Formats: sequence, C-alpha cells, structure tokens
Amino acid sequence: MGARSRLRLLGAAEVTYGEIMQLSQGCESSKVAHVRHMQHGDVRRFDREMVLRDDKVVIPAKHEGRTIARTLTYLLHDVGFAPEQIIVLVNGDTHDADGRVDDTAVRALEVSTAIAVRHQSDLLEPLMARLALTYGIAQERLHGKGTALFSACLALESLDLMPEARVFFLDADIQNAVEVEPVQRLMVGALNFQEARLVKLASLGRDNAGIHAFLATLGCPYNAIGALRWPLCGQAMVHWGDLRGMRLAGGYAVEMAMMMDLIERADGDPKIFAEVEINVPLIDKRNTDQIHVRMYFEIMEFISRVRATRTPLCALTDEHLRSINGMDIARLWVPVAQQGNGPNQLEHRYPDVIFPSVEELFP
Ligand SMILES: Nc1nc2c(ncn2[C@@H]2O[C@H](COP(=O)(O)OP(=O)(O)O)[C@@H](O)[C@H]2O)c(=O)[nH]1
Ligand SMILES: [Mg+2]
Repeated sequence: MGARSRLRLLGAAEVTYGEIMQLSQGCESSKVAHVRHMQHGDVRRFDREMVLRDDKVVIPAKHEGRTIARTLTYLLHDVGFAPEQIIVLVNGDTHDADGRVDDTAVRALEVSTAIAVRHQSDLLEPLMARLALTYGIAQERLHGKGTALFSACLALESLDLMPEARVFFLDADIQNAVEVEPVQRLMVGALNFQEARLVKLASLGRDNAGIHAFLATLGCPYNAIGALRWPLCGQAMVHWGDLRGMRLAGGYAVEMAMMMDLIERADGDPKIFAEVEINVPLIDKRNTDQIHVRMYFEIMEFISRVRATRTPLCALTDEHLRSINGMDIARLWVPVAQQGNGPNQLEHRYPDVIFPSVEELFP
C-alpha cells in the first residue's frame, strides 16, 4: 500500500513524517480536489418539475411541536411534495426539560394525515434483540438524531425504492425555510452536479470551525470532509442506494458517518460532495455552548473510535462494532446552560453507537 492510501486509511502513527512531507509536496494547490460548489448567484430558478415522484423527505423531530407544521407546510406548498413523500420520525412519549410531553406527532398529523409520522421505537422494536446480540447496541443507547435517521432507513427499506431514488433530509426546527429554500437549493444542486453522491448547503455564518480543525489533525483519514463549508449541515440529499449501505451513528455524529462512508468509497476525493450556497442565514433552535460541547464530543469521539481500529468505517467487522458499541461512558465537563453562571458541570454520557447498514441487516 502506498503512502497515499496509508495516509487515508491509517492513523498518523502509521505514517512517517517523511511520507507526509512527500505527500504534501506532491499536492500543488492546482491539483488539490475541491467539492463541487455552486455560488448563490449561479443557483438557477427552482421549478416544481424538479420534484420527482420517487423522492422522499426525512424529518427527524424531537419536541418540535412549535415548528413542525411550518416545516411541513413549506414542503407541501413551497416545494410541491405530496404528503405521502414525507416521513417524520418522532420519539414517542418523551418529556422535555419542563416536563411537557412531545406533541410533534399530533402537530404533524394536523397538517395532513397522509404524512408518514413514525415513532422510532416502533420501527426499532423488531430489531432490538439483533442489534444487541450481533452489534452490541443496548436498548438504552437507542436515542438521538442518528437513531431517528436509522429508523427512517428501516421505514424506507420497506418501500422498495430504486437505488437512484433521492432522499432529502430536513431538520424540523428551521424557522425560515420559505426564505432559505433549503430543499429547492438541494434540488438545483443535484441537477447541476449529477455525479455528486451527497449535496449539502454551504453555510452562511455557520462554519463548524472546531470540526474543520479536528479533521485537519495529522493523519486524519477523513481530512477531505473539511472541504465542505458546512459539513454538519442537516439539510442534505443522498441516493437511497448509497444510504442503504451506510453505517450511521446514533446521535449527532450521523452526518459525519454518512460523509465518512462516502469519502472512503471515493478514495478520498471530495468531488463526490456538492454544496449550494444560500442567500439568507438559516435560523433554527439556538444552541448553547453546553449543547455544542455535547455535539462536538459525539462527533469527534465517533471519528476517533473508527480511526483507532485502523479500518474504514465501511469495512468494520461485527466484532469491531460490538467492541466499539460496548465502550464505556465518558466524563464530559460542560458549561452551565446560562453563560457565566457557575462552574462547569460533570456529565456522564455515552458516545454514539455505530449502526449496521440496512444492506447488511437485510441483504
Ligand atoms: N426523532 C428525533 N429527532 C431528533 C433527535 N435529536 C435531534 N432530533 C431532530 O434533529 C433535527 C436537528 O437537531 P438539532 O438539535 O436542531 O441539531 P442542530 O441544528 O445540528 O443543532 C431537529 O429537527 C431535531 O428535532 C432525537 O433524539 N430524536
Ligand atoms: Mg437545529
């Protein structure tokens, strides 16, 4: 294996400093591949005919009763989806910090009863024993955004979609989707860059700086993901055939897991990613530093654990998954929710699990 592929697949410890210098000298800037990027001035007008009958929209939504109706109305009226094309993943009977029961499902069905509102636990239930025994995923670890998206994949699997069917991911908490036009932009990007395996939005003031720095740490095999302006953007398009083969993460590392899978299969070439600029900053639920620490912990820990195996995510064995998924709880110091109001707090948190792909579950 040459230095190039070793750098890609292995941790820094396996690659000598000389090899890295050799590699970096070989990369003049003109030869460095970038993502396919569409500037907002180049975004052609969206046309409702760009919505295809086989398109699906996946919306993970936990305690989003306040915004879910707006999000769904945007999809139905502004983009032009039929309600049957939309799947909302809810968390069942969970309570928020104030003890309120999650009313997302009720609010979603008020918009249209033809929308598939699915409780993630119902979709996961038939798989619980297998997830625990074969992949080491205990039931209490089945929560988080990635778990909702994994459940969505289980729902999609039962629909017999063609591999080229497009799946759009949209967060439920966007307050200005009508102005930002996230899905219309993804569609224009998908049409313009048909070779791209993943289309995302390019940030406007949301640069995931910590993740960009982390991806640049020496020898990181996922360095090329840093070529995306907004790697953690939840608004994305992938094809069902690719999604079916991906191993997703249980929590906020889920977007990272998708990109890791694609970049491994593309031999590190970021041209499989396309991004489309937006005109208006996207406004969603405000995150505190406390939430950022938890999210960044999940994402960085996920990358670190895959890296430690010295094996690509897509090539991990069941034994790898059992070992990673059985790992210990982490000690995480987080700032108090209200800034400047006391010392950091200690939390004990599980890292994200790694799910098997739908393809390996249902060959
Ligand atoms: N069903 C479900 N949805 C979730 C969960 N965690 C996050 N989400 C949803 O995923 C989307 C993105 O989450 P958010 O916390 O806004 O992440 P951020 O925008 O990346 O900071 C929102 O629509 C959330 O409601 C979860 O545990 N279960
Ligand atoms: Mg959000």
